[in-house]
Amino acid sequence: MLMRLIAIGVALGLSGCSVTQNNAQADTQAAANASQEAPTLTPYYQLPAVRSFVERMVNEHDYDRNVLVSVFSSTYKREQVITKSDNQPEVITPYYAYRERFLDQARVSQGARFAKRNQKWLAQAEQQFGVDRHVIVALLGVETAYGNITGNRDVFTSLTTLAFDYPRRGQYFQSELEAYLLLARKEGWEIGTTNGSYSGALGMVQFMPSNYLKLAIDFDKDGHIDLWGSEADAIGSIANYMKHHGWRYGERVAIPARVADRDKVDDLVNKGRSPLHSMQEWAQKGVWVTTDYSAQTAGLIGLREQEEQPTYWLAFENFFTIMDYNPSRRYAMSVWELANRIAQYEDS
Ligand SMILES: [Ca+2]
Repeated sequence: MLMRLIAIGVALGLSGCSVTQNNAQADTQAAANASQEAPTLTPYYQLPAVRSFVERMVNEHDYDRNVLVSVFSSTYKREQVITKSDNQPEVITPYYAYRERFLDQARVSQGARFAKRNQKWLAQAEQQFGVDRHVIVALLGVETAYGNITGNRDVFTSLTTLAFDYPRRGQYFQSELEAYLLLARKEGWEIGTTNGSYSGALGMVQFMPSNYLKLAIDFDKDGHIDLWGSEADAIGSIANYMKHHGWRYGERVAIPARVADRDKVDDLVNKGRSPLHSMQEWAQKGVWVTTDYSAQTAGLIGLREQEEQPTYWLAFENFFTIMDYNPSRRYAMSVWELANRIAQYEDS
């Protein structure tokens, strides 16, 4: 750690030399900018909030204090994690742009290949958990391109930064950090060597640590829950997650809908996280599905497939269960579309 501090000190010294203005005010401003941009020199263990967190881990979970003091003493704020958390693509990208990332031909054919080589596990997951195989595959496809992009940031630093330097969701990330540390102890990971997304999501399925702890399973029964190396464990864990959130086997997710008067349904579009009305009630409001489907309750989804105006769907319970994986309608629709395309590709 001393070496690391010296290295940072040298780097700061060099950048200090490049400030050549004579104007004192400019110098002060430059120094202020430099200190904003430089990595913070305060290791997390010096923050009182981190010290109380450590105490809590020791008292509540009998966690090894020396381990925690050591890792928090050599961990520093990762600024990029906060910038990225404020600009998530789900929040700012319209559907027509969003879906292009997940519905290209390569992702469809890779999905079919993934399904073929995991036929046995997918069949077992369908039987044991009642979750449709193409949805399992599509979730893996959208999350990580079937395990190809699982994130290359050490999760401990990301979670620590979000837990103590991102007040908007600090409480949430402190509990995820707690779950990560418990997982690390349980699975024998060296803290700081587990890579994931900038927000701390792990493995092929991108579970947050609390879900990894609660819902991930050892589906291939080799004694470890390995969501990076075992496609079987990833399949079983997703199926278990979807079952836990109420997936209904064989039921539709969403059906394209026709809307008679857009203004009339304006305040009902993309409302809530569960079905709003029965099909009959929707018909009375001038909303019909374009294919015959037996009565259920549904929610009305409107997403822009083109720039000008939204396309509508009536969405059923299963759509909202996909939203329990990621609370974005664009996400849920992409997963559903990818699942359908993979199924069509297999039939062709
Ligand atoms: Ca396993």
